Amino acid sequence: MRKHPFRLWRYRVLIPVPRDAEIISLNEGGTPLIRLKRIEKLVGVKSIYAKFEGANPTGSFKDRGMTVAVTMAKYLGFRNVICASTGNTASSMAAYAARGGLHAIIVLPEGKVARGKIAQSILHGATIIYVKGGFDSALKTVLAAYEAGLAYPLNSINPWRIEGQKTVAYEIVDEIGVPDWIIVPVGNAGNITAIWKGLKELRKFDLIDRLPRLAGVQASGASPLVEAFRENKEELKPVENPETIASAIRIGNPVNWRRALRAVRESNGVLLSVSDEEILAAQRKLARLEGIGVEPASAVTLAGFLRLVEEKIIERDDKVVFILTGHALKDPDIASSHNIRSFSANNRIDALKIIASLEGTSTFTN
Ligand code: AN7
Repeated sequence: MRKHPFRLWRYRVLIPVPRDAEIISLNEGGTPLIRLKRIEKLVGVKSIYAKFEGANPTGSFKDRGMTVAVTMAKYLGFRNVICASTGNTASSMAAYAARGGLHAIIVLPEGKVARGKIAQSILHGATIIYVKGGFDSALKTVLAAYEAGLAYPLNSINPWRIEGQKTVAYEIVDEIGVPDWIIVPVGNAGNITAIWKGLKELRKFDLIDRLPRLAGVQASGASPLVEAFRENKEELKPVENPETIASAIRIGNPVNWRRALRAVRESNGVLLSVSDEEILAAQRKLARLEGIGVEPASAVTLAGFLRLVEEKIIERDDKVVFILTGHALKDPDIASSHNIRSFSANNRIDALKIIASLEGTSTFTN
């Protein structure tokens, strides 16, 4: 297969789509793996990398799963695709459906989706249905629509999504070998499930000789998986009204909870939660110490990492990778809410006086 040799589809041999399928792609994947030198120095851990999934075509990791799922939707002859979403799945599906000539129907929790994500869904011409309640209620609508034969669902219950998302693990291993830790934000837990699947496949094919430990991070107002993990339970108690500033992971009843729990336990990993304050502080650190702009849901990785270092679960010599799932511009309201020095000048002289009075750097990191 030479038609899509680059980026995600260079792993086509490990993605089980039929040979004659027309690949619907925006050249997703192949995202930058960025060494976080200033954070390494700050924290005293030897090697820390960020896999910047915000560099995907629609600004989130969802494009990896979507290229495969929309390819299959088209191959199977569906005309309508549907998803419930906290925003990123929706914007990604809208773009890939447009590219494949399919109709995107998006079910969103009203008033709970970040502005950039809604803008993208509108721009790509999706049909949007706003519903009351949170993401979990939107997903029930999608499942009912599927059962009624109205549309093909592209949430992460769809196995093709996982097949695409697992490729992030291949890319990391290709570039730096097997890290000691991979830190992943957790909402519906599709991504952490996919990453583990990718890693286990590499192990099965003897392409790697060990596996990393996974750390899954939830927001403390939406952390049912963390509870199940701590109490060593085999059941999930959904959070009724999940609340966090990280709207992408404001999910109370994660679809893939069972597989995610198994993945974390198998990897000898951990699940932990962090507060909104920690999330915002981490978002600022990534932006102002490293120049990497992520949305709050992605910043949970750094926040969780700092906790794990403090608790000495992650050690100084460890090689750690953060999965930075979405771009800062996805949520412009949160991005613009951070502290900064700003002035209003009445005229140019006034502006120059202000500039002359500035000292040092305007970088706030806390
Ligand atoms: C930036 O778009 O669930 O644990 O509907 O947008 O695989 O759900 C988004 C989730 C992390 C969590 N980071 O991933 C949706 C949606 C960002 C996200 C997650 C999401 P999963």
